[in-house]
Amino acid sequence: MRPRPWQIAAVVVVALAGGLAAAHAAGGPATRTVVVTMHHSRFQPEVVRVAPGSTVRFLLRNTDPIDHEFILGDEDVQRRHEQGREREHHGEVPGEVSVAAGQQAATTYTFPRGGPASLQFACHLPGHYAYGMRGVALVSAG
Ligand SMILES: [Cu+2]
Repeated sequence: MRPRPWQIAAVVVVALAGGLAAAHAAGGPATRTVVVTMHHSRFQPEVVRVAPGSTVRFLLRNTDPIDHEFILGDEDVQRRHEQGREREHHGEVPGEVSVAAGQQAATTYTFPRGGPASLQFACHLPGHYAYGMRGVALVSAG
């Protein structure tokens, strides 16, 4: 079942408020926001550089007239989503969020120190990954 636009807006508002509250509660460095645009079934930019140990809020802007999703993770995560039937992501898992046509949504992800040097982000709606709707988060200091 597709969520209604107001439901998506509510999720975004909750996600934003939650992110701010978490940043203040932790007292750590401010969460950096990276804007990624979904345009013509591609991510812009396709390469994002992030620091190990940093928390990044990805703000996804879908400018297309069709739904997309943003799934951040390693190869196993990408394979599971490409083969699986999960088609809706509304903040249950960090780094995974559905973005309805013409809407925006956000997801926050912490890149662990000592973790993988890169992670992929991709859209697994039917045909999108094969079309090239994928990008890379390079995890490196400096
Ligand atoms: Cu897509």
